[in-house]
Formats: sequence, C-alpha cells, structure tokens
Amino acid sequence: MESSTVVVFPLPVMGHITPMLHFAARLVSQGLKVTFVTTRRTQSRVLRAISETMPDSASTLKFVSIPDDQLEGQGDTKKTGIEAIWEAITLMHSLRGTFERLLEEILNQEQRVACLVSDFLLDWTGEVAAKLHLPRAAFWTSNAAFLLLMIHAPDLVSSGCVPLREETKDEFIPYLEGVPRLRARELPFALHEESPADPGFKLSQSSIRNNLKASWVVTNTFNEIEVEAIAALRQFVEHELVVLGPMLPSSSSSLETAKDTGAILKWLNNKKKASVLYVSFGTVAGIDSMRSIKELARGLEASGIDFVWVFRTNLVEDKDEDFMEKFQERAKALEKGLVVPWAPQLQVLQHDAVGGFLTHCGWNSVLESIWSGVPMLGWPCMAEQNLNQKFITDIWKIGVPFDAAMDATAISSAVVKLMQGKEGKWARRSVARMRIAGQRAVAPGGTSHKSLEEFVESLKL
Ligand code: BUP
Repeated sequence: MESSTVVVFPLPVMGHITPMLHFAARLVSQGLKVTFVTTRRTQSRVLRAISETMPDSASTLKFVSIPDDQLEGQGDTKKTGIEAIWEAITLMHSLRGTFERLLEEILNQEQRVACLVSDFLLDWTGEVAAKLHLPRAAFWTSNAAFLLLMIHAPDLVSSGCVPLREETKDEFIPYLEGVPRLRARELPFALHEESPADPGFKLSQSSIRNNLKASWVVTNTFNEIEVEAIAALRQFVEHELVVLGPMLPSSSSSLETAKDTGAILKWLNNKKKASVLYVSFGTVAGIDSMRSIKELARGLEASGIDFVWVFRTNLVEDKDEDFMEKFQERAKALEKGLVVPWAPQLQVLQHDAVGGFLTHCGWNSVLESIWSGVPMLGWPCMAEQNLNQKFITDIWKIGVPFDAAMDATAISSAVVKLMQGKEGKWARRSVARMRIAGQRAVAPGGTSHKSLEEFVESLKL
C-alpha cells in the first residue's frame, strides 16, 4: 500500500484547487502517495495556497504540471464569473491529449497507481482513465443539495420552475427528496437560465450522468449539515459516494506554521476580539457595479465597524478610482479598515479579531467560515451561491439576512446587527456548534473520517 499513488486533477481555478489540495493532504496522511496535476499557468497560485494553509504537506505532495503556456493569449484572464469557469473547462478540454500522455508517463513511473481523482467539471478524464484501465473518482467541490438540484434539472424544467419566470418565481418548487423547501427564485443561479433548447443543457446533463458513473463520487460536505441531501444523492450514484468534508487543514498546527507576520495579520493583532468584519467575494465572481461598491464602502464606513476588504476591480467597467483611493485613505488614517487585493483567508478567519464575514457564499468560503466559527452576511453572485446563502441565513441560521440590493444605510445596519446585535450573537452560537460538528466529522471516528478510511481501503482492492 505504501507505494500506491493517487493522481489528483482539479479544474485550475482557486475554488476547485484548494479543496482538492486539502483532500490530497488527507490521502497522504493515510499513507498514500499523491501526484497533483496543475497547469503551468496556475502553479504559482497552487504554491501560494499551500504556503498559506498547508505548509506541512508541501514536501509530501508531488506536483506535475501540464504545459499550457502555448495557450498564452487564448485564455482571456480578464474573464470573470461563470465565463471564467467555462473558459477553464474549454482550455482543459483542449489539453486532453497532453493530459493523456502525462497520465501514461505517471503510470510508467509509479509502482502502482490506484486511481485518478478528477474534477466533476473535467468529466472527459473518465474516458482517459478508462482507456488506461484506471478507476476514477469524480470530485464535486460543492454541497450535496446543489448536485441533487443539477441532477433534477429536467424535472424542474418539466414542472415549469426552470427557466425562471417572473410569474412563477415566488412559487415553491415540487418536493424533491433531500432538497430543502425552496421557492423557484431560490434555486441556484446556475439553474435560472437552464433550458432544454440550450445546447449547454444537454452537455451539462450528460456530464453529470458520466460523473455519476465514476467508481467513486467524492463530495466536500459532511453528514451533520446535509444528512437528507446526502442520503438522497446516494440513490443516484452508481457506485460509492464518499462524503469527506469539510476539506480543510485537519490540524491547526499546519496553520500555525503558515502564520507569518504579514501586514494583514499584524494589523489584526492590534484589534479587539471579534471586532473586525472580513469582506471578500472570492476569486471568480464579485461585485460588478461601481454603484454597489460605493454603497458597500459607505455602509462599512457608516457602521463604524473595523474591516478587512479583499477588493478586486477587474469586474467593474465604470471604475471610480478616485472614490476608492479616498475611501482607503480615510480608513487607513483612522485605523478602521484595510483594503487589499488578496488575503490569506483561512488565517484571517481563524484570527481572534475577526468576528464576521461578508461573503459571496462560495462553498469553500462558507466551509472556511464554519471551520473558524465566524458568522456570515451573504452577498451571492453566481453558480449555487444563492442556495448557500439560503443555508446560511434560513436553514442553519449562522448568519444575518443580507441583500445585494441594499443601500448604504441598510448595509450598515446589517453589519452592526452581525457584529454587535443579538442576531449576530445567535448566529455566532449556531456557527460555534456547527464548527464542532465539522471538527468531529473529520476527527478519527467521525463520519467524514470513516468515509475517507473506507475510500482508502477500497483502493487496495
Ligand atoms: Br479572494 C481570496 N484569499 O483573497 P470559494 C480567496 N481565497 O485565500 P470562488 C484566499 O480562495 P467557486 C483571497 O480561502 C477559498 O479557499 C479562499 O473559493 C481562497 O469561491 C478560495 O469561496 C475561494 O469557493 O470559487 O473563488 O468564487 O466559484 O468555485 O466557489
């Protein structure tokens, strides 16, 4: 077993790389060797993720990269939101031949390759693996409810909930086993436009079917938060469902090693316990209008709450740099806030000074916030983020209601409620309980830990 290798291949975007890196580290902790496949152009991002959240594992993972430099210029890195994801999917598909040769090389070099674990969004890798007689695990980076809803997309079309229509958007969707009670408008954004007339619909349905046929389907969720959805999902998975979340550094020693004296952490060191709001909209989507950015900036300022804001401008066409510069200068002069292009998010969330997270509700961000016991305000932008917000606010009650259409006054009031109000206090208590449930799930004897052990055991067969 010592010499068995698992090849791990994520879609090269941060929200997919990070959980699959943590998964790779878990496999290593179970005595397996891991070869982690990146692309040359994403290598630096992978190394940064490792240095920030899992330096202990850096030396134990073997990295190989697919040469994608020849595609320089083809990938418009300015693409954002769902278009950026589509671009990554298309680029990877164009590198199928290169990936196949790489996998062959790995098979020749390693004593025994036990399986390929690849992203759901790279379902074609299933054919490559089958050709090389290698079993495949399909890795779903989000939660079980979202996958169930994607599986049920044709039923949602038949019932008239999808594509979303003004006349029926407030009606409840039909009962689907394992799925929370949702109104049509609460269905993931990814489904709002779905229509059988769209060629993308057929493609995504056939991709889902291919993935469900994989030898294992791996999900980054855990039983304690999605017990019904996980049970319902099991019925659609042809072989084994492996429920491993939350896929985060399993011990804090890794994070302790990673903590440096970086400017953000130093700044947080001087702040009172749970007094700072962390604001970030992830790596793919974000706020795309200057009007909303201004409302948020004014709302933060009016709240009087200290903040760290990861601010990306590449999404905004009508930029007002002067406004942002002045806002930043004022915040800095008063020691009230930091505006940064990137933050070591998990370290920031784990810092004692951070008491709330205004998030775009990317699934990794949600899990990282739960893992750190930090309650949230949700400003979803794309994909399944609005479903995640529904979980945060209405189902798990680990956040305070928030709406992207709010003006500065309403934003300020929501921020104060989260950070200082009784609503925030309740949400903090609920998230503390959920944090413990997550820690138990991945600890020896926990549901996710058992699932990992069973997966590793099945690789020996
Ligand atoms: Br921005 C940012 N630092 O400054 P999500 C992100 N991250 O560590 P996304 C940082 O990127 P999808 C930063 O901790 C998380 O692990 C963050 O993943 C890290 O959102 C990851 O939250 C972002 O899932 O991906 O990027 O929008 O759309 O696939 O959910």
